[in-house]
Amino acid sequence: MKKKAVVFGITGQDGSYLAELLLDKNYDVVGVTRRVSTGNTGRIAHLMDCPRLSLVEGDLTDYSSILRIIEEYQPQEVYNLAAMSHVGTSFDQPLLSFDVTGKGCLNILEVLREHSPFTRFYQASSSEMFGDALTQRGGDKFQDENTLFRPQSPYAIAKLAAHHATRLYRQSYNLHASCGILFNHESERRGGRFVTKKITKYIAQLYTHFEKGGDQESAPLLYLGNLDAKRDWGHAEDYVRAMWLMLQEDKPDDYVIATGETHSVRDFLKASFETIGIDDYTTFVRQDPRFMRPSEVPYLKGNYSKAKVVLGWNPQVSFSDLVSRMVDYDIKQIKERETVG
Ligand code: NAP
Ligand code: F7E
Repeated sequence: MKKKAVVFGITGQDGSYLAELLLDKNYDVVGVTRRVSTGNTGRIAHLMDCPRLSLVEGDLTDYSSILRIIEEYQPQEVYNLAAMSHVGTSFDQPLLSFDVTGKGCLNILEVLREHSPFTRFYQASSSEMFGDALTQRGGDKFQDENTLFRPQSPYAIAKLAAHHATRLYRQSYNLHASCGILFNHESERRGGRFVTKKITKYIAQLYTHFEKGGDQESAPLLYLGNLDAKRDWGHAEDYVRAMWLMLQEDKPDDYVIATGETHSVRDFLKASFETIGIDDYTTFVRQDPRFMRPSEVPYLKGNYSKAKVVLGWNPQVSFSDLVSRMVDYDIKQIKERETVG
């Protein structure tokens, strides 16, 4: 039977890759978009001509719009990727973060419980929920499905509320509801205010500066916050595959999705500079208190053994490939803009 999926957050990084994957698998895809005053569909522009993709306006904070969409489309699968997803911003907008990222998920769960109990549901949980907690085994430090949660930001608290709500609705109402506890995943389409994209966009700018004959003195500078935080960075294309696999399982469950490797922000910075042949980044980078957070998550490294065994999932894109793909893309973007301009 042909399947229909509703994707909340289709205009985001993951939403765009998930839409590609579902359309490739011959799904009818209904993407929920917010009404905004300027365009927000850039990441899915290349999919717009596909007759199996429809876009519908709705907002996660508006129960009635969710109800209308689910009743109208009667999907087999719902993916909730919508969120106020920037951790730093959640310290400045904690209430909005909770309304969208926490309560928004509950709005969907309530609609499904009351009106569409056979629809399978995916919730985008996050490694941020672990905060400063980890599991230590021998010399290894990591997080897995059994690690304690100690969230360190309003974003993470909202995600944890949504995570527990999803588990509770699964247990209490027998919903097929699964959570992917996804560690950081980046891509060519990553939003410009996340650290990886901020770095690779800057590297592209620096590269073109030197290519045009600019000297070191007039080179732009990069302002960053904490360089010591460690993250487990994968590629979004790999991670959306895991989302889909979870909903194909007979039994709903929660899974850690990660690469099993950790690198500091400094490592990412160094690797990015190395792609353009610069070994010492320090001349070009300044630490700026504006980008430090009131509370930080110091170390994330995911153990994805459960996803490997149960879902047969493995990440395909390595750390160095991720860095070079992002840098190459950003350089190409600048060149294309210059050609058009
Ligand atoms: P993203 O690029 O920031 O996309 C977020 C999406 O949510 C966008 O489509 C955005 O719409 C939409 N949205 C925001 N507020 C909304 C609202 N009130 N109603 C409806 N839609 C709303 O995030 P991402 O990186 O793709 O991440 C996808 C999901 O996974 C998010 O829930 C994120 O928190 C979670 N997550 C991400 C990572 C990661 O490393 N990327 C890791 C773990 C979990 P606009 O385009 O209109 O802004
Ligand atoms: O920060 C440090 C910052 O904003 C990574 C989201 O997708 O992944 C993401 O959250 C690290 C942090 O991602 C800057 O303090 C230093 O330690 O790229 P980020 P995040 O906070 O890890 C999780 C799993 C999600 O669920 C989230 O939705 O980098 N850092 N200097 C900086 N971060 C930013 N943004 N900007 C800086 O200038």
